[in-house]
Amino acid sequence: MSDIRHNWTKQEIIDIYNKPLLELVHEAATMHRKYNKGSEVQVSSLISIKTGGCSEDCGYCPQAARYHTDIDVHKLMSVEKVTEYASRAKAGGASRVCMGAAWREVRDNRDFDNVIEMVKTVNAMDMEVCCTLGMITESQAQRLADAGLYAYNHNLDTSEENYSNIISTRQYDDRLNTIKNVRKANITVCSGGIIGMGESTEDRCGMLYTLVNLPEHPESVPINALVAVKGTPMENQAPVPIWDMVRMIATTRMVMPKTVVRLSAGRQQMSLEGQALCFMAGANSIFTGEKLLTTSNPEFDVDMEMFKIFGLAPRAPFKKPLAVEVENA
Ligand code: SAM
Ligand code: DTB
Ligand code: SF4
Repeated sequence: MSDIRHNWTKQEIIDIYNKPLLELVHEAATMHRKYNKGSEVQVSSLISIKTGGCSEDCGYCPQAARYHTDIDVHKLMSVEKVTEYASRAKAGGASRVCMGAAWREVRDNRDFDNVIEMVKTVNAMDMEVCCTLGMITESQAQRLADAGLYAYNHNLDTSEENYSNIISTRQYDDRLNTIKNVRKANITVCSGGIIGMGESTEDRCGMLYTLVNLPEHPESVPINALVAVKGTPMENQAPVPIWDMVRMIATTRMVMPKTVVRLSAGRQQMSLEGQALCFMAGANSIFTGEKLLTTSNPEFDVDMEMFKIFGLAPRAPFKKPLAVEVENA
């Protein structure tokens, strides 16, 4: 049977997740090396271009206006400031810049015109540009593609069944529809989720089940560990055990062999040994730089030191999915 499948059952994915831990890591590490260069990690950096004041009620998010969190709310950043941050990210070893906005959806206004300028500017710096701006229409996706957008991040966050326990202001189908619009514009898809929100194993695998059975696997899948932020409904969630993170990453790698699996939020709270296991199990991307969007993250130097210890190297920016360049893909 081919490794690249779109006909997984949820039970098959759950069975992978529940394998004996080291057996699972071994299988995922093997699958990872069959399709990817095991020593290469794609390095992204986040810029929060518009922070806070969001109308949505995502239970995990410090940027929702309705929760009282201690963040610096700001309106859309200038193109100059974005250029400055992007240069810093490039100097720090990043090959991708992801610009995030605390919007429910994109509106066709001056702010969007400015985001288009940001995309053009970062693209001209020879870095992959990614945006995460909330829901977008087909024509907005096309405008972003024309400006040189390489990837669009839009997370499913959890399973379809659990979605309404986490977010009530939009539906799972809204998310899937945006992903469809991104695909139609030939922009690569980045979509994953969060663990540690109180979801079950079935929910974690349910999210993978939806992603893996899309007509094409997302080119990148971020796996975030919840950063429990004071003032959000999830402020008291217990930290997710590292073993769950390893299982989730390994399972993602098993069902999406060619996808870039990103060990995303939550690394600040993880040991180096824990992160090493995640890379072993198939993670091949991180966000680096002192901040994610609003919460802290390891700085560039700290991550480069970690790479040195592990014998990993940041991957150069590229304009094609890595798998195309791998012999046995
Ligand atoms: N507003 C846009 C949207 O919701 O698509 C883009 C920005 S939103 C902050 C991007 C993603 O960040 C969310 O989908 C969620 O997966 C992740 N995220 C937000 N808060 C988080 C937290 N406290 N811990 C882990 N991940 C988080
Ligand atoms: C993703 O999956 N994780 C990133 C990025 N995509 C946009 C965001 C993580 C945010 C963590 C909480 C914060 O810093 O506000
Ligand atoms: Fe808004 Fe995105 Fe945060 Fe939800 S995750 S509250 S849509 S910024």
